[in-house]
Amino acid sequence: MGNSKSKTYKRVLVPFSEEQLAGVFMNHDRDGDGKLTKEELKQAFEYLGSRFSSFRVEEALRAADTDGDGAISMAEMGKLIKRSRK
Ligand SMILES: [Ca+2]
Ligand SMILES: [Ca+2]
Repeated sequence: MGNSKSKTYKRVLVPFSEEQLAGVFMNHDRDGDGKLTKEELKQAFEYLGSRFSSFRVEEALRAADTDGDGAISMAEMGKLIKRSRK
């Protein structure tokens, strides 16, 4: 077997589309209230993996929680996703 590793470069800038990211966040909304608490957000980040590891949950929460209720709604999440895709 010849090892053809000519096209092994990967484009892993954004492995998830915004829709997929939104889906991931929704999947981690354990109590189904349409918002992610810090704990739910943390698990969503862990699921997403290394791409978000430099993105601290506390920071993300503070940055995205514009109405200050301590949880990330879908609208706030949309902004967070856009931030993460810069
Ligand atoms: Ca929730
Ligand atoms: Ca909020």
